[in-house]
Amino acid sequence: MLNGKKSLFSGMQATGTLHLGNYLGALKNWIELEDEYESFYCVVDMHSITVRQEPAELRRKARALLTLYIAAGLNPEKNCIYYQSHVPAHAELSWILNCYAYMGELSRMTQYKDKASKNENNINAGLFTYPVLMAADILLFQSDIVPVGDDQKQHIELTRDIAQRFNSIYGDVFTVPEPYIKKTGARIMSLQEPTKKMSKSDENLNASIFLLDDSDTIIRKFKRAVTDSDNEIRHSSDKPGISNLIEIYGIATGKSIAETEKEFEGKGYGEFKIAVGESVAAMLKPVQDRFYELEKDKAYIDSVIKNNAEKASYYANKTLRKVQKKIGFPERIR
Ligand code: AQP
Repeated sequence: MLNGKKSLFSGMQATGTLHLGNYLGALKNWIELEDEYESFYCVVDMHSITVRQEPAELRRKARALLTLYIAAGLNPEKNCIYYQSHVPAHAELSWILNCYAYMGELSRMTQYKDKASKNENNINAGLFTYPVLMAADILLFQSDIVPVGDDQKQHIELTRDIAQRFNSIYGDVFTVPEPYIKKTGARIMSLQEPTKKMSKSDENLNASIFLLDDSDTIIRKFKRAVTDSDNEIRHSSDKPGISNLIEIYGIATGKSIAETEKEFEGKGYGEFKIAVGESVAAMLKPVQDRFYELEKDKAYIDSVIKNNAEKASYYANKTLRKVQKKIGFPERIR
C-alpha cells in the first residue's frame, strides 16, 4: 500500500517502436487502472542494454516511448512515468536480489533462452540476470499487481519466488505481486507467422503493426497477413491467423468474437482484413496525433521526466533503506 492505495509497476523496453502487442497487451490496459492504484510506469532503459544499442538511438527511443505513454492516455499527474536509469535504487536493489536468486531458476527463463539464441555473440551476464532487475523494479514499489502481456508471466512468477524467499528470512519486507493479464490482447500474434507472438525484434516489418505506422501502412500490412485457405471467418485453435485478426478486431471495435463471426459470415478474408486494418488505424489515430503534438512540447516532457524521477526515487528509496537495514548494511551517518 502506498498513500492508502494499492500500487502497481510496469514498464517497457526502449529497444524499438512499440507494436500493437505492446499496446493491446499492456499500455492500453494501464489507463483504466490509474484511479484505483498508485501507479509507476517506467521506460526500462537499463534492461535495453542487455542487447547492444546505438547510444543516440537509445536516447531518442527512450524519449519517444515516454512520450507515447502519455499520448496513449496515461496522465503524468496520476501516474509516475520515468526513466529507470534516473532512479539508482533499481540497480542497488537488483544487486541485493541477485544474491537471493539461483542460477538454476534463472537458466530456466524462456525469454533468456530465446534472446540468448538470437544474440549468440553477446550472451552477457545482464541478459541472464534481466529477470532479477525486473524483480527489483516491481518490488521497489511494493506492487500489488503488474499489468503485462502473457509472455511476462514467468518473470513475475520468479519475482514472487524471490520476494517470498526474502520475506521468509527477514519478515514481511516485500509485497508479493500478482500478474494482471487481461484475457483479450494478452498475446497478439505475428501477422506473418501467427503461431509466434508479435515482437519488436522481428526482422520482418510486415509481421508487426507499429503504433506510429500511418493508416495506409496499417491497412496494407493487414491485407498481407498470413491466414489459412478455407476463407471462413471463424475463431478456432486450428486457424491461428484468422483468430488473431478476430481478436484484434474485437478490441478495436468492442465486438465479441461471436458478433464478429456473425458480421462477416459468408464474406471473404479480403474484406475482413481491410475492416480489421481500418478499425486499428482508427483506434491508433488519436494516439498518433497526440504523440506528434506532445513531441513538440520539449519543456513539458522535460518537466514530467524530472518531477516523476524524484517521486519514483522517494518511494523506491524507502523500500531500499528497509531492505538494507534488514540484511545488515551499516546505517548511514547523517
Ligand atoms: N505480442 C504481444 N502481445 C501482447 N503483449 C505483448 N507484450 C510484448 N509482446 C506482446 C507486452 O508488452 C510489454 C512490453 O514488453 P517489453 O518492452 O519488455 O518487450 P518484450 O516483452 O520483450 O516483447 P517485445 O516488445 O516483442 O520485444 P522483444 O522483441 O525484444 O521480445 C510487456 O508487458 C509484454 O508482456
